[in-house]
Amino acid sequence: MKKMILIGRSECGKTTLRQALKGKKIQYEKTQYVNHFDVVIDTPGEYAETNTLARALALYSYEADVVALLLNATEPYSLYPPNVAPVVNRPVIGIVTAIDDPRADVEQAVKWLKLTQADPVFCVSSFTGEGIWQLLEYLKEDGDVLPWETKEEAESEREVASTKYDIHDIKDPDFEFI
Ligand SMILES: Nc1nc2c(ncn2[C@@H]2O[C@H](COP(=O)(O)OP(=O)(O)OP(=O)(O)O)[C@@H](O)[C@H]2O)c(=O)[nH]1
Ligand SMILES: [Mg+2]
Repeated sequence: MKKMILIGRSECGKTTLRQALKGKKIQYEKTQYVNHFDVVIDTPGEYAETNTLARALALYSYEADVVALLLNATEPYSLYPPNVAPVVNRPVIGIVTAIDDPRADVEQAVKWLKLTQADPVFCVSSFTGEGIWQLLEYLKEDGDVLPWETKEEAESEREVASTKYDIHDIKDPDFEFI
């Protein structure tokens, strides 16, 4: 598999996508530092959001074959400046996440990612599995065995064990945001 570094603002769905690419269970975990897995480098969103930390992303991208810019389909704006992809000396792809969300505006997110010159742009849902197969096919190299054998398996509904918002039961009257 091509090694892919996931870049995008906090909560755009990087870690969830990493889980959906590999398994059936989705479980919320906040990315605290750059996690270097076999074929995915998962980064904390704060690195993309903070000027000084963003420089570290440039260094980590040297460890990857492909740089993936993620944009959540519910975003009201894009973090990325137009034409940013050609400054990277790796292929840059775009990934629109959370296309299952009722608030999603997929067309707008695709436009914003295309403006960066990322190519191709994939549209995925880590919850329903939609689009995951196409991304795997893109990352696949000769001789690779994919974690999912068929498109149907790759694009089957995931078991969402927890999300950021149900880690604490906010209906609990004693729950306080701190
Ligand atoms: N509906 C829907 N929600 C998603 C999807 N992907 C992620 N989410 C939700 O979005 C929230 C943030 O997802 P993460 O994967 O943790 O986001 P992240 O980009 O890794 O965030 P940081 O680690 O803070 O940089 C979680 O509550 C996820 O359950 C998706 O495909 N569909
Ligand atoms: Mg994360």
